[in-house]
Amino acid sequence: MFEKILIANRGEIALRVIRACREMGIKSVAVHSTADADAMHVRMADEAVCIGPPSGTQSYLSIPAIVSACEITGADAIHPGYGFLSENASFVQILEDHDITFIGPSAEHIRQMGDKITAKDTAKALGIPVVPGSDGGVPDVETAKRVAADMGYPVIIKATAGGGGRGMKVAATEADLETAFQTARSEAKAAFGNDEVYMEKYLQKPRHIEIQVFGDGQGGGVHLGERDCSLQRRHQKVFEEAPGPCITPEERERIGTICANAIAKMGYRGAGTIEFLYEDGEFYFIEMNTRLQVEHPVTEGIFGVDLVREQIRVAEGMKMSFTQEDLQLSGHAIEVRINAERLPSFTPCPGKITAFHAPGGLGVRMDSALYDGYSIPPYYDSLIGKLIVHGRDRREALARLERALGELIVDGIDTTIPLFHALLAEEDVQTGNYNIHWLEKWLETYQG
Ligand code: MV4
Repeated sequence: MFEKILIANRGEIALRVIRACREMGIKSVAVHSTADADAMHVRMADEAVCIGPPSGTQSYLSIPAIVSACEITGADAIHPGYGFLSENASFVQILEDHDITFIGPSAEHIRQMGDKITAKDTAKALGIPVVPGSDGGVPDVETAKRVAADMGYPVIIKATAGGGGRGMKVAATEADLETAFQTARSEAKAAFGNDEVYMEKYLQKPRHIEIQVFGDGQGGGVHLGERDCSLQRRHQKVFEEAPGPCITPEERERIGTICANAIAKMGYRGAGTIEFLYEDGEFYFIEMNTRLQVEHPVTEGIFGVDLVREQIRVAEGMKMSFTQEDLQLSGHAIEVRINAERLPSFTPCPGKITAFHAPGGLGVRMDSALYDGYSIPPYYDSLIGKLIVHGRDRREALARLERALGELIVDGIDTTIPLFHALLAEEDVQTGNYNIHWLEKWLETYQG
């Protein structure tokens, strides 16, 4: 049994992990940069260690600083949260060499999913449906033209080392292909130091549907249904919900079982998310995330489980506390991301919080590290809170979200709160009638 866990992260996700530790009787260690000396995670943890200057590279991303903090405090394990070192295979390798447990999958599984071609090959071999496309990397324009002619236009060219939408180019016809190919290549080289690209059939109006999976690392695997995260701006999710408004119980069962079986067969340990594009009733694998995700609370809401607790259990070699049969979906959950940003430009807007009041009541959860008088430092991402609501059905969840947003007070800075009031007034949002392009299109006329 772990006695002490170090949390290699900050903000709301650090609090999320500290809370799980406390409920399990495990001591927590916060790490922080000099800019975060007054942060809530430092106050809430049992111990705290300063690991470096404000820049993420020199603090939350510094492997030597974090391993040292672990040695000094005698922590048994590290929870990485999301972002930062959460999908860094060399970090996981180093922890193994230091006899520190990483709360997450093996370095090997992280590596396998980090490279998009390998991830796709692995998914295909495990029986997961993938987007039709090139067989591995595409070395030159001639090959690209041949592949595109075979599958038909439009096509999309993606960086093998990519993810999050960087280094992606669409070619509508053969006339666009050469430019798209070369641009994708050079962007990939600049962004990832690797110019390998691959190709897929371009899906024109899909939804982003992701399946939450969980493995015990010993051949056990389950799924916890899907989340619809189609409402995104520049590849940043804004609004997430579970279950997906357009997914039937039969579809959930079918794709969920495929994913759970894949996780079991891999021997995967911990939480994972298998991302799909969903169009005309078909699922197409695009990527897998080997971490806990920002939007995990909507899944926790509809299944009533604590995913961080389960991550800690399986990292200790225990079984998960539930089986697939135990998991019964109930109601509907929605999360909105509250960012410190000025609308309509979404410009980051750090500064001092002069008043903070979190909403409450039945079916309302606010995950935030804010407090009255806190100064948001300018060095990190702009997520300052997540408001998650649960209702017996989607209508109730939407009404509850509107009500809770009305109670939420974040004074002193600009936030994305007004965006959600405006979105909730839209018929397409009320009916769940949206795809991955809906938000960007809507924002073209949004005045803030
Ligand atoms: C696609 C696609 C259409 N067709 N692949 C964007 C980020 C990366 N995770 C995958 N992405 C896409 N891949 C094919 N074959 C459209 C996107 C895409 C997208 C996907 C999910 C959520 C928002 C998106 C916004 C633009 C493009």
